[in-house]
Amino acid sequence: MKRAADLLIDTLVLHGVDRVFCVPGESYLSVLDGLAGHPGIAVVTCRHESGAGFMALADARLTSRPGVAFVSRGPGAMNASIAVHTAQQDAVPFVLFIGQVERAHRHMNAFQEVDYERVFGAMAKWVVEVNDPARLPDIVATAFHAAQSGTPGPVIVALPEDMLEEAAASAAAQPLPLPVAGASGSALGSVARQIAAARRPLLIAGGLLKNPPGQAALRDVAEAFGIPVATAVRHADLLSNTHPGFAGHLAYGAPAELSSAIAQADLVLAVGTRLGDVTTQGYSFPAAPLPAQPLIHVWPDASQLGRVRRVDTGLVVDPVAFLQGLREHAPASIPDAHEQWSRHLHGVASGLRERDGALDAEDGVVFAAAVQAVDRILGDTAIITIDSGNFGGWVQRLMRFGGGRMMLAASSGAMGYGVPAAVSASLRHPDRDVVCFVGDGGFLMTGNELATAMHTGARPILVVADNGSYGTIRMHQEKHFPERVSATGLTNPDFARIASAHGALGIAVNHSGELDDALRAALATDRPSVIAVRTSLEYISAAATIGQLRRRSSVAA
Ligand SMILES: Cc1ncc(C[n+]2csc(CCOP(=O)(O)OP(=O)(O)O)c2C)c(N)n1
Ligand SMILES: [Mg+2]
Repeated sequence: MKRAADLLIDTLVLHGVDRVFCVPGESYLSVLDGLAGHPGIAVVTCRHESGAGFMALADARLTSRPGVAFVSRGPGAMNASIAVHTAQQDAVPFVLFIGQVERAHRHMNAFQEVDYERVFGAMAKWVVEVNDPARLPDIVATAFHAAQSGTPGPVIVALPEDMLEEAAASAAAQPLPLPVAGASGSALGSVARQIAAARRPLLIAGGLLKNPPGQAALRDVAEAFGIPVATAVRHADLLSNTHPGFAGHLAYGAPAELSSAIAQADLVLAVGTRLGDVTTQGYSFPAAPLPAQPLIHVWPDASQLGRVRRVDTGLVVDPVAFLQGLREHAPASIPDAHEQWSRHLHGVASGLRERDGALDAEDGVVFAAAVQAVDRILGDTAIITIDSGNFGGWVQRLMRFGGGRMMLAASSGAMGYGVPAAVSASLRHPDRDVVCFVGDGGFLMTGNELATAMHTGARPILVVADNGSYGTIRMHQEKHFPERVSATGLTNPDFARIASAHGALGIAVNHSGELDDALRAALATDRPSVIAVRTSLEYISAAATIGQLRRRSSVAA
C-alpha cells in the first residue's frame, strides 16, 4: 500500500512530468514531502501563484506536454486563476493541482474552502475533486488526457488534504492513449484541389502548430502549394518571417495595409487556430457569422468547428498530421497566380518592419529602438516572451520571428505572463538566450519572479519599457476622452536597482545609443538581468503618438 500523495507523484512520472511549478501550502504537505524524495521531478518554487501558473503554461508550449502547477487551497487557487483563464483562451494543456480542506469539513465554510467545480467550471475542461485515494492515479491520468485531447486546455484536480495522506492499494496509472482524429485521403485531395483552383488562397496558421513537426509541416505545405501563410495572434514564429511565403502576423489592430491585403484572399485554410476575434480583426476576416470566401477549418475538436461562423469544410483532425498528409497531395507545379499573390503579401508584411522614425524623444527612448536592438543582436535561437501592453505593438511590428526564434505570449492579453514565461523558458532551455519585453505595469505584477530566477539559476534578460503609465489604457483614454488622464499614471521604483537588490544585473538605459552595450552586457553575464529603458510616453504606440491621437480626436469632434 502506498500513500495517495506518492501514487500521484508516481503517476506524474509515468506521464513524463519532469518539472512542476508551485507556491507551497499546508493543504498538500504530503505531496511536497513525496516530491522531496523524487530527483526526477524538479520543483520550482514561485513567489506568486499567477507566476507558477504562467510558468507552467510556457513550459507546456516548450515541451508539447501539459504544464503542471501545484497551489494551495482557497487563496492560492484564486491567485492561480489567471493562468486557468489564459490556458483556456490559448488552448494550452494545463493541469492545476489544488489542495482542498479535509473531507469531513467540506460544505461547512471551512478555512480556505472553495467549491472549485463552481469557481472554475466555466473555464476549465474538467474540474474534479478526488475523495477516494484508490482512484487518484486513474483520475490523474484522465486529467492529463482531458487537458490534451480535442481542444487542449486547463483541468483542475482538487486534492483533499486528508485523502492525500491515506494509503491505497492502487498502482500508479499509465498515460491514456490520446484519440487520433484523422482526415481521409479523399478529404485531403479535395483540399489540395480547392487550393489549386483558387487564385488567392491563404493559410492562417495557429498555436497548435507551435512545435518542431508542426512548423516543418507548415513550411513544407507553404512551399509545395505556393500558399502564403499568415499567423494567428501571438504565433508570428510559426514560419520564418523572412520566408517568401510569410504573409504577416494577425495581431491586435493589425495595420490596415496588412488587413486589407489579406482580405483579398479567395480561399481561407485555417489550421490549428480557433479564429478568435483578435486574429480575425474583430470577426471581419474570415467574417462571422458568414465569411466572404470559402473557409476550410482544421481543428481537432468538432465542437469548435462552425460554432462562430459558417465553415464550408470542417476537418476534425490533428493539425500537424493534416499538414503532413496534405503535403502528399501537392501539385506538380505552382500556379503563377499563387506566386504573384504570395510575393505581394510577403512584400506588404515585410514592408511593415521598415521604420526610419525617431529613436529618441524628449521624454525618453522610443521603444522601437529597444526592439530593433534586440532584433539585431539576438540570434536565431532566442526565445522572446512578451507581456501585454502597448510596448508589445513595437515587438510585433519590428521583430523577426521564426526560423528558430520563438515568440511566447498570451493571446488572452493577460498582463504578468512575460516575466514568468521567460524564467520558465530559461529553465527549460538553459543554452538559449531568453528576452522578455515587459511594461512598467506588467513588471510590477509578476516581476517578483526575478527572485525565482535567482533561486533556480535561470538567466532571462528582462527589458522593461518604463513609460510611467499603464500606456495601453492611456492610449484608449486619449482616443475616447482626449486630455482627460485618469488612473493611468504610475510612480515607479528604480528598476535597475531592483535588479541589483536581487543580485541580478541591472542596467538603466536613458538613450537609444546605450541599448546595444546594455544588451551585450546582459548576454555576457551568467545572471538574470533587467534593462530598464526610460521609455517615451509620447510615442505611446507603434501606430500613433499622443499628439497625433489628440489631433485626430479634435478633428473628429
Ligand atoms: C491582468 C491584467 N490587468 C489589466 C489589464 C488591462 N490592461 C491592458 S494593457 C494595460 C496597461 C499595460 O501597462 P504597461 O505594462 O506599463 O505597458 P504599456 O501599455 O505602458 O506599454 C492594462 C492595465 C490586462 N490586460 N491584464
Ligand atoms: Mg507602461
